[in-house]
Amino acid sequence: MTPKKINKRTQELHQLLHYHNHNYYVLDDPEIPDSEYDKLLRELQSIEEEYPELVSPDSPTQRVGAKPLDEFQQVKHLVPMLSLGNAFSEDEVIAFEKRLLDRLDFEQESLEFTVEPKLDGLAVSLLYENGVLIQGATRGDGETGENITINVRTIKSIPLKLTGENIPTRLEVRGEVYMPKASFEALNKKARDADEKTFVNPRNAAAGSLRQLDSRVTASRNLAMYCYATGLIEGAELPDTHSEAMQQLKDWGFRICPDIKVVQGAQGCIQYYNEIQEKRESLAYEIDGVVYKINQLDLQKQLGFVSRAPRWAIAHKFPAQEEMTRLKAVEFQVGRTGALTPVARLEPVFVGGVTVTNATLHNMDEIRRKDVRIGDMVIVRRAGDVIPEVARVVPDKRSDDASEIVMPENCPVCGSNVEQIEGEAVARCTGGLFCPAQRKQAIKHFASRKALDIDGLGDKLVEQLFDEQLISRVSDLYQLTTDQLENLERMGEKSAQNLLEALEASKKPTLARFIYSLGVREVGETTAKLLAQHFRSLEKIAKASEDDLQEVDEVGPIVAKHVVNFFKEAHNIAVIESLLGAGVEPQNPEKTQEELPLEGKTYVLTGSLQQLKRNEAKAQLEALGAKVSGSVSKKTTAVFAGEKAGSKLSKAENLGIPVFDEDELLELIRVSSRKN
Ligand code: D41
Repeated sequence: MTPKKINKRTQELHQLLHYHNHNYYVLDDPEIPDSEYDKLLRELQSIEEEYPELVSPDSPTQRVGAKPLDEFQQVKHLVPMLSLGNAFSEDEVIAFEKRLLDRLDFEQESLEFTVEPKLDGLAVSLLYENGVLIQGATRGDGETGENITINVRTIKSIPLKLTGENIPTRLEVRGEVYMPKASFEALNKKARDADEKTFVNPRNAAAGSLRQLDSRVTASRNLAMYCYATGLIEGAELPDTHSEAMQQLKDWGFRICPDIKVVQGAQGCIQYYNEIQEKRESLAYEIDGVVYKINQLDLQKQLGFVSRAPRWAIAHKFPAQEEMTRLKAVEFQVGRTGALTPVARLEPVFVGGVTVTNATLHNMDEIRRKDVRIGDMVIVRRAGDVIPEVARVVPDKRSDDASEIVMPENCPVCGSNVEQIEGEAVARCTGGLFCPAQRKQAIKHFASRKALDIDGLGDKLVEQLFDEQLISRVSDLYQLTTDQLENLERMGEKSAQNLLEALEASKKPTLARFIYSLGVREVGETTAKLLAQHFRSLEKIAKASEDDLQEVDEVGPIVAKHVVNFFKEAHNIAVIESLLGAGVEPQNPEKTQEELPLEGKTYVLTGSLQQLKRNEAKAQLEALGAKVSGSVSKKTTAVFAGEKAGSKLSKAENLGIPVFDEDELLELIRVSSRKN
């Protein structure tokens, strides 16, 4: 064949294979037998073997996996992936709708919702440029995830190339990657037959298969994806409602859950919940509830979000799975803040796919309320990912020798007094950083993913280092040596080296992570970020008064007091100083997106500009917080038209959108930059 013919045949094969792949995996409606599909795929493979320059990222052959990676790279989502609030009862669903009606100041009776099953898988974001899949990422912390592109490419229901019309120039699509129940059973059977480790549940199997450095392993597992939202979209418009947007995604080739519906009001939601709960067993995929979303996209936008969760959506969870077992003993664990948590030691019991031997009893009030005693038969409850808990006792089965649970007067770890402040449910060890348990927990927290994220330094290793007395406070981590580490049990030369490198790499945390890592009471990830953004340096936070602190969004008197108290304590200052002394340098934040002068504005550039390139203008506007879109719509703030501007200019005029020239663009950039 001539090069031209080979090229043509390659394109033909791409089209045929994408078409049949879509029929089979997305529409569930194959047109040709598998053997025919395999023949086409082999033909393409042999062409690509001979002409490697013809291999493109969207080639259907790219689904077989690639060479193993050493590690996953971090990627930032272009639009953050939000989390979902939960409702556990009908009342909470009714309250949810009422909150929305109040906030929107609507007189009407009810709102329209899109309702969908809540898949128990792994949230993933896909990025398409000009219709081609160029990146796949895990949700991570919602802002940054792991780059799992080569793994995502092996999932057959994920389009490598979009179909249909009006394909956006850039598009982020969010959804849940999951393993169908049947595939999970088959995978575990194979593992059992081969005497290998099995997965506990489909969710873990999906996560384990997707987060594989060797994507050929991912390719060998049957994973699927249902899409449920978009992130960034440029160069195309979404319709007015979520349900139509889902239809649009379907037209572009994505797989959408067939059980999605549109309903009216909380009552419609609750009815749907009941329907799905009836169907739950017979569904091909595992779910842990349903999700309700306001259908009207402009209302979603108007409602916005709090603490990374949209106000306009909620997950209505199914009741947790429960089992009965015997409570053998109760121990008290000392947490990072000294809180003593009663932990139930149980006869092992299999609940919702995992064996449970420990469960939380929360606090003494809960124990009294539930009247739990040692020796009782208890109901253990597990809901999704949360820690198992003792839900209630079975009173009929109480034996005469069941004994009362008592809070110790002294910390079981350091012997300091235990105190319980009036009105607080928890009792605390008063030892502070004198208490080894509190110090140990503080170190775990310091190294954890949302704090300094020290790779390889998990809870177990911290326990080991601490128990071997190699570390006793966080700054000791930076004094560890290769010799010390290599002598530890289960630690090789390579892991020791890796840990030291990870420690070194952790020395330039963002100020927000650093603040969070200190473990100030009531200062979580979000508050730490807000403090960092507001004060922009550690010194300023340390010096801030309670009043200063309350200037920060979401910081009230209690948090402010905890922060001030924290920086008053000499031993906390000593810890910070030794960290800084060890070379840890928190990085002060630059001005944030929210404060950028053109935040919330969307511009369109059209025609040819004389004084700067279109790309440069776009970059400058974006640096000032504006969005630059490829097409004019109702949402466009203004259009900047250079010479020979065409259809976009006329569309802007039709829609009554302001149009400016290049000089005015330069002026806008100049004035806004000064404000910045
Ligand atoms: O099926 C799901 N697991 C699911 C998750 C779903 N059907 N819809 C979702 N919608 C959202 C918003 C409303 C934030 C776009 C979600 C999730 N979020 C979600 N999954 C993991 C964290 C958040």
